[in-house]
Amino acid sequence: MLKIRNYINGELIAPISGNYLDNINPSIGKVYSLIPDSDENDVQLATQAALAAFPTWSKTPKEKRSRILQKIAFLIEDNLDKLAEAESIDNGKPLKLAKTVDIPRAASNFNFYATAILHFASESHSMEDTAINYTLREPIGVCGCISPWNLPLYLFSWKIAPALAVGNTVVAKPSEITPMTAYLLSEICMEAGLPKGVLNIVHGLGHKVGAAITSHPDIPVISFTGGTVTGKQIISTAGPMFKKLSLELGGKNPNIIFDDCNFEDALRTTVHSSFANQGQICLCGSRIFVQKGIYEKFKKAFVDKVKDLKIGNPFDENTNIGAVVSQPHLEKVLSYVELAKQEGGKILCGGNRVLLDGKFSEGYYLQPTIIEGLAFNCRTNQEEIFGPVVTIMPFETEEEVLMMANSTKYGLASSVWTENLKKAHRVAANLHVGIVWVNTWLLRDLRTPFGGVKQSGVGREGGFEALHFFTEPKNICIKL
Ligand code: TXE
Repeated sequence: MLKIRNYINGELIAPISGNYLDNINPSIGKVYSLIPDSDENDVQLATQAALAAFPTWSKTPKEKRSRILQKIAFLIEDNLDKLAEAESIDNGKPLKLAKTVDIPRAASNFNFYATAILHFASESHSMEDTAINYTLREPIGVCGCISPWNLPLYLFSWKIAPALAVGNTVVAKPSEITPMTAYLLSEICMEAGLPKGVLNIVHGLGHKVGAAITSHPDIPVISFTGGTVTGKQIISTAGPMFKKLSLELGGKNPNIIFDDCNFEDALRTTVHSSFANQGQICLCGSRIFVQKGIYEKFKKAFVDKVKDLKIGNPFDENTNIGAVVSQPHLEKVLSYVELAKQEGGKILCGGNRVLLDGKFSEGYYLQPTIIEGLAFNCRTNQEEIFGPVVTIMPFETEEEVLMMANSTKYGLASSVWTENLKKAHRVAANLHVGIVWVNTWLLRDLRTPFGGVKQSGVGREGGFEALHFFTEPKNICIKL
């Protein structure tokens, strides 16, 4: 049984405690590897390595940092098949998705920030003949990066790439549910010649390793992606320590379809935005609002398409829906289907666990599920389910759908489908979210600000937003 190891001070080492946790392959429901059950002692070791590496790495010319990070990007691309298979086994997602989205995006994340730092500049402010001000944007020190299980390497690299690019060192913790690609990245970093201690990866449980990172006095910056509940725990620890925080949390995203939409585009994309990655993307459109004029037509066409989705072995290239990530998550999602029924919902399709045969018989498979007839403000429509479950509701007017769309405690993303340009601008301006897609979904330019409002998070990732987050501005005023 493979025992993965922590990556500390440039070496792959066992947890100090010698204890390990089971790592389960969700598509077959069986343990297939072991991960370190690390604790605060391992985090201390990693932090000491990161502190020791900071002076040299932060002073390394950006061109050299850039070359090393581009080498990492190249090696990720060069190991695409191996990394994609590891991601699919660890998460349950279709191999096709890991190959076309997760792993290529991880390479892009490294490449994007390796090149961004070559163009990252700061400002100066002239006070005519009195003085000149110039702003330095300097690396901060040891950054803590904590990431979730839904897009493991994609989101892990989305944090550590900018942090390293600007000259910080990092203590990182991937989710204990999907640690494998972060472990493989350790080997890639060693091959790329990343100096020891610059990146340290400590595997283990959130309340032990994650909490130790969040509370460590020598880690002044925390970048976190995960659930809103955990985000609150992190704020309560890191806030009083005056740490710099970036929190990418949950979502309950509205997908608003007006009757003047391009019907086929809206239909095809809605199937994808509802169930990609088994609905385990915080950007998925989980509340579908369809204008009355096309509601019945759209509903029927949507249900028919979803019933045709193939659920099964993630390694089968025809599979559309793989396994959800864990037994507890399977139970959580099914509990929301039961809640929807209690709240008066009608299951139009799905709603059940799927028992496959052979070696997949104990995998965590769920039918893609569509529910109608619920009130916009019931719990099913207000709480994040984070699985292959969507609700569909009719609306009449723009004002009505904006009220319903904006009614949750979340505010991450939204899609809007209309061929009317004025309406598109007007509706987008009135949605309380951080990201609006018009006539598309998940079309991403890495230069754009990424993140949400309300309880979807604090701060933004992406582009120079991330470089600003991982640096401290200092203004220096020189009298002339
Ligand atoms: O989160 P958890 P999950 C959200 C998504 C869903 C959730 C799924 O909407 O709600 O994240 O990810 C570590 N102190 N997003 O269930 O449990 C834990 O070990 C410090 C939004 O994994 O919060 C894991 O590594 N760390 C996002 C990480 O936190 C702790 C995109 C996340 O775990 C901890 C992806 C603690 N006390 C998912 N407890 C977006 N907006 O982009 C746990 N952890």
